Amino acid sequence: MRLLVTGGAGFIGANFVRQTLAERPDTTVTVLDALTYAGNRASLAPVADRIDFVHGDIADLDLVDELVSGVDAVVHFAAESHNDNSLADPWPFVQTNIVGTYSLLQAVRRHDVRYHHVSTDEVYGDLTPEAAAFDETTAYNPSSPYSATKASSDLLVRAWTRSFGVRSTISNCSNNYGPYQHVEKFIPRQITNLIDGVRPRLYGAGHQVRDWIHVDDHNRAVLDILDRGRIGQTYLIGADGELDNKSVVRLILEAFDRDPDDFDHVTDRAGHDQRYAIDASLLRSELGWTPRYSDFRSGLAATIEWYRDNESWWRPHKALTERAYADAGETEISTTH
Ligand code: NAD
Ligand code: TDX
Repeated sequence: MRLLVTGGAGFIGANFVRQTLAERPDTTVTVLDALTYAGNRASLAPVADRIDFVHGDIADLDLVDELVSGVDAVVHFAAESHNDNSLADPWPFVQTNIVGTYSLLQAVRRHDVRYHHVSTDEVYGDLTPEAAAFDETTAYNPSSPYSATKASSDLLVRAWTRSFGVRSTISNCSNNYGPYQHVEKFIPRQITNLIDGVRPRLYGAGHQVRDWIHVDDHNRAVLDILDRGRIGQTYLIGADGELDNKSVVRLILEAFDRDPDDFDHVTDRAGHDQRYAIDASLLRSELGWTPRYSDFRSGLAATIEWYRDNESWWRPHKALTERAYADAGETEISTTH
């Protein structure tokens, strides 16, 4: 199997490439990545001599056409992925997430190449605390520029599949955690703050709920879908890991032997989604997928250990990331909750 992996220098893509090569040594991998602030070639260092790395933009039609013509399947991870950035400047999200996906779809259409589209549960909007979890029939209702551009890209995939017969599958996954995640994201930000002796930063009261899944469980599901998924089908990926943000911060504090109240409340995110939750029954029953990281506390402990052991990987990005949050106006607030 010859794979083109877009965004393979990012968090989930790099974990996918390493895992795929470890489990399937016969696979040939080409990575296409623009190396934005979120891409890091060091994340691929352990497999550097086993992949072809192409530094380029998924919106480059000619480059994409040439690369797609030489593979059996495309797994599309590349995206602008951070909600807070999409609030500060939505344009790169429109360009990469929508135009970039268009470019890939035109190429897989022309060369009749199998295409898997990696998307997010955020396309469904958010849930009230008592609502049933998202499933494959939930209507799209995105809230942020990030989730709106991901929803747009999903709709392009559906249209290219129905109108042009593109052999595609889509997966919509919940919040990932694990090694090699950029320090702008919630869990790595708090871990690296604590390593630096800085208090964790909780948006608003911290009552928002996310459905956490380990990145390796996500990627195993992507491989299962690539192998045995039905063409034209959407699969939701989640590991029943619902937790509110304050509880996550307290688990991280506990792992650092710190007081459970040793965090700051800061300015809330505009339009902050309240709750995401995934019903992954279809993936489980049809493809036999089950998560291996069923205990969030131990997955989190391993992730903390990884950030302690790999300071050279994240250190160059930490100060810049914190400055961007400060420049965006993040300040401490008081809350009565
Ligand atoms: P990330 O931001 O860590 O990595 C994105 C990668 O894409 C980077 O390597 C970046 O350089 C590359 N990239 C960006 N623009 C590009 C362009 N125009 N051309 C080529 N490469 C480009 O993102 P991530 O967290 O690894 O997310 C990967 C995918 O998974 C995204 O599509 C995201 O929407 C989806 N997803 C993420 C999560 C999560 O919790 N992180 C959950 C569900 C779905
Ligand atoms: O410092 C913080 N404090 C805080 O309370 C940060 C960075 C975040 N938060 C909150 C916001 C969210 O409720 O934590 C939660 C998780 O935040 P993020 O890590 O930014 O993730 P989220 O916005 O939920 O989106 C993530 O999951 C779905 C990924 O970034 C997306 O790419 C994916 O589609």
